[in-house]
Amino acid sequence: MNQPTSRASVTIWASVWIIITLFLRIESGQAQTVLTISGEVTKPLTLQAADLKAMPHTDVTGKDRDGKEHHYSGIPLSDLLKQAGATLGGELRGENLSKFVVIKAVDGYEVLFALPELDPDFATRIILLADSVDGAPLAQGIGPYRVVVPGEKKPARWIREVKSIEVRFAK
Ligand SMILES: Nc1nc2c(c(=O)[nH]1)N[C@H]1C(S)=C(S)[C@@H](COP(=O)(O)O)O[C@H]1N2
Ligand SMILES: [Mo]
Repeated sequence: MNQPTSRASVTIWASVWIIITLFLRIESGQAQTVLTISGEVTKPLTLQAADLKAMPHTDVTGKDRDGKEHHYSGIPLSDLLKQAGATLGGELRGENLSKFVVIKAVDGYEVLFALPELDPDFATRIILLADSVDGAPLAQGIGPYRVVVPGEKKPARWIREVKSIEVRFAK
């Protein structure tokens, strides 16, 4: 009498285990959103790691807090904003000059840039969303994406672990 019952319970537990395993496998295989671009843009973006990897990369040299020069590679913030349809270039005039960009990190840290600071028609430096330093991916806790602001005296706007970029109107 005992035998069929225990066989049935083994079958049930095995089935439960298989379902959970399959579910976890499907979940982990799903593309994860790593960056959003929203606010005053015509095409808000929800980007995955593969999208960012595929975008054209630029190199900049910047002095890290260690005082040494490092080579950063990444996507200019202006390219990301252009792709999202922010008012850059010829459209950056009039009331659009009062727009700003808030960048947020996973730890709640936030930094702000005025939109013209990020527009190549105004700025003399390229501000990057970096994904590698000296040829290696950014370390855990720093990357996968960090803003690099070449020539800035303090690295306080070099925001680590970036998760979102928002364009807003100051008025
Ligand atoms: N996400 C996040 N980024 C951050 C900060 C922070 O607290 N959180 N601190 C900033 C400040 S104030 C400085 S001085 C630099 C320090 O960079 P480091 O940790 O690479 O030396 O990171 C900046 N980026
Ligand atoms: Mo700092």
